[in-house]
Amino acid sequence: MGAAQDSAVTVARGSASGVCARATWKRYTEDTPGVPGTHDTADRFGESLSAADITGDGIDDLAVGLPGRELGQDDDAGAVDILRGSRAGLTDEGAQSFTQDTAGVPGAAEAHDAFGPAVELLDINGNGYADLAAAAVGEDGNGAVWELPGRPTGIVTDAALVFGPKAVGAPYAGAAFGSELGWPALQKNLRGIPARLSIPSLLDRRTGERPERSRPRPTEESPCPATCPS
Ligand SMILES: [Ca+2]
Ligand SMILES: [Ca+2]
Ligand SMILES: [Ca+2]
Repeated sequence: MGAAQDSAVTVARGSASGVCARATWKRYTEDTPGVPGTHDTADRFGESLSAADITGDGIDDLAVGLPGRELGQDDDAGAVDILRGSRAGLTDEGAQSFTQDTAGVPGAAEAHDAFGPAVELLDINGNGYADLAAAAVGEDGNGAVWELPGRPTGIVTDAALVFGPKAVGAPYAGAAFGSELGWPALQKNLRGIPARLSIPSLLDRRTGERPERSRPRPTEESPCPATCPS
């Protein structure tokens, strides 16, 4: 659960008997060890969240948007953090942080780009590793969406791409393009997406259903505990 006003994310663990007691929930901010940055409520850490398995180990990882992150003198330039999941929950190892100034990420971080108000982890290319889609709704006044691939090492920037509303032939002036991302948005808008931009791996062409994950989850031990942590 994201609480953008507090710039915090709370994780409530699940168990075989349901959501665990509130006393076991864990709160994460930019001051939590292993989380990049320094806590600042203006960053709006947690305004957007998405969980899926980036690394292919069968355990979901978490993307966290911080559209209010200041970069240098640029207010609301924005950022997206990636926190790794483990059998014990989110770990303090391997976290990543991306902005438009990160090497390999197209574009340049500017004031009021607001990168990160919508994030979605989904396996866009169908290779079993969830990829990151992230929007900057203020980009060039119209908004744009970035796609960064997932690999066993995490999110990588080679083959990163960005596209805005003009590229898809959509109305663009003040469009806040990308303010909604992911499967519900795709279901709602699929008929309007030009064929060249459709995402075949997301859909079974015959049924229009979302395919099962191509990479099986581990069976020897479930990441969901039978009982809650103490
Ligand atoms: Ca993982
Ligand atoms: Ca920019
Ligand atoms: Ca992928």
